[in-house]
Amino acid sequence: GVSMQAFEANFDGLVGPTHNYAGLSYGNIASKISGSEVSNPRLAAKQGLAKMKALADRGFRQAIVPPLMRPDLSALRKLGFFGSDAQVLSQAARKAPDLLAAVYSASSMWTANAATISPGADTQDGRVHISVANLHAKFHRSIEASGTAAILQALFPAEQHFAHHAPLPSVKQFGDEGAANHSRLCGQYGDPGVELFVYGCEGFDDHAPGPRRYPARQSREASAAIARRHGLANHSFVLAQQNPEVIDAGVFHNDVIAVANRDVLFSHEAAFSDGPQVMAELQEKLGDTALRCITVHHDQVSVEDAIRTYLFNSQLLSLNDDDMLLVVPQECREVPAVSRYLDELIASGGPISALEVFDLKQSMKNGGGPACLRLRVVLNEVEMEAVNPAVWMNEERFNTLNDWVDRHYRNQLSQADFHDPALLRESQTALDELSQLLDLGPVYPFQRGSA
Ligand code: SUG
Repeated sequence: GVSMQAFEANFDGLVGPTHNYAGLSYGNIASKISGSEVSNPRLAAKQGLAKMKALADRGFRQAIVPPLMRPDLSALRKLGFFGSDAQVLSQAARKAPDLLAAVYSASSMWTANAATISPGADTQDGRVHISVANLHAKFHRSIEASGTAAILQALFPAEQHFAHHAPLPSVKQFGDEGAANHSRLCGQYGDPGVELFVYGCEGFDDHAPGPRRYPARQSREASAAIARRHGLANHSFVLAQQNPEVIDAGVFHNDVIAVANRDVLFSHEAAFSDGPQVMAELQEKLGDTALRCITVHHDQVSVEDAIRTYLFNSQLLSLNDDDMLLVVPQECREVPAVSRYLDELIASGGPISALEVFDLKQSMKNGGGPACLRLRVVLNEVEMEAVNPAVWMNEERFNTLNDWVDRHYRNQLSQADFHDPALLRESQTALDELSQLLDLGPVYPFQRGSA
């Protein structure tokens, strides 16, 4: 068929007012190391906005995903805490500080984990299919799913263009972490592509080989179910096993060790259980489009350095038909082996010809780099028009949001602050105003009269 021109848009999570370090993610090394540090929510939000603005200024389609309301007191009420909001907070602070920290997490900022999205060019009914992730592996993340579903409805409202799917059953057998374990290879964005789903464990075979130390968050059954319900034909997707050894080294999502854009797959040689097989299957399904693999070897960059710097948690963006831009966190320039590798990569004459470096330290300290902070959505022009128009980044919105952050966000936060009902009220006031700035409607539960 004739394919319509399409573009990749990046939907970045706006960091919420309660951004903090609580050491909640076993298997995510940065999260554990930062566990007791004091965060700076205002700086975190501004670092994210600066990245969005810089990419919008370069001509990329850039949108904003609002944060979820935290603390999530309804989660605490489900767990037996009761009374007024202030009573729920003070009881939880005394009896269950870990639960209180979990319901305060601003983890919805990592929108790569919000959902898996298949463009209309790949799906049977031609609509964009959206599956909200259940984020079953961690309690603080599992409570994102229902709020995220409401936000995504507010961003992509038109049913004739967008098919919304509820999260998969929230059990380990269907553990799903969204687009962090999903990439798409294609020629032009509007061409039918091949979607790569990477899983860390089997759903129903308890004896299959898997990581020994850290949990695998994504199951093969979950990935297969998403491909099925998005209406992807067999030649439109590949299921690939993540190498259990890298999960045990701290690669808790595939996007910490691989990134793809159009016909390019940039990955570490240790990323997959059987890399050559994955690449062969991708090539076979891509047909006439030649897959270009940039595979980084152990003697160039170790897995440990890849994790420390988040080299592969980069954004790979098309500047034109030939050249690509790699967007990396500043940590990549702080480790000599990685910095050297990047200089060689840019000079090599390959598709990646430009580099942009961002300071995202506030998010990085929780294990969230440039790629974690964004959800990629391939849209044609008609679908682009159907997106809530108030969420696109531009000069005016950048200024409005920076000012909004200045007025509502604290510049330091630690777990000792969590019992304070003032922090809850600050968050509600901030998000109430944000929902108007981004024309979201009453998307937050507190706006509909429930906590
Ligand atoms: O799920 N960190 C997140 C980081 C998510 C990164 N996303 C991608 N790789 N796509 C996680 O582990 C830490 C929160 C804390 O410890 O306070 C946290 O949830």
